[in-house]
Amino acid sequence: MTTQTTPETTETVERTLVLVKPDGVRRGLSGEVLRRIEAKGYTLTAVELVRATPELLEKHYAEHVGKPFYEPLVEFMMSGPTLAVVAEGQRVVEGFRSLAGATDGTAAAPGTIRGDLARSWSTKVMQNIVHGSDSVESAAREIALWFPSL
Ligand code: D4T
Repeated sequence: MTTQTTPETTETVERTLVLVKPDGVRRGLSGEVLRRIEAKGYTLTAVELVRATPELLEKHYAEHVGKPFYEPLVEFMMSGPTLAVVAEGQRVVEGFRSLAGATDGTAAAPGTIRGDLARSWSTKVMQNIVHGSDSVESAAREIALWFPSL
């Protein structure tokens, strides 16, 4: 007898870090973002309301330190609580980026979180509701920053 395996059963389950940024929390969209993650079939592994500190943001956004939008980005990310989420599933890193849509909410495709819910109206920094890790390696680094106990 041969055992048949499908890609579904052999693929590794990934984790990603999702942030509902302060604009999303302020506008009462945390539940909507969690709903879309679960509706897609991913599992919520950890959820916590966090007040980001400058130190945490400097590590999280290390690649952007020194760029013109960095200071407004930190100010925006400290303007209220952020909902930090670890979501789990097969190809969840790519899958959540797809759910989130393009960085600029005005240009993001309808049907995506940013396309449906964000306009990025500020001229200093794009306020785009969510963050999602861009690779499995980034996800591991970011989860360790936002959930040191995991
Ligand atoms: P995040 O990291 O928040 O999921 O968003 P993206 O992956 O889509 O975008 P990013 O890391 O390049 O940017 C981080 C954060 O900075 C804002 N931003 C970015 C901005 O205000 N102006 C810019 O020119 C860029 C590139 C938006 C998201």
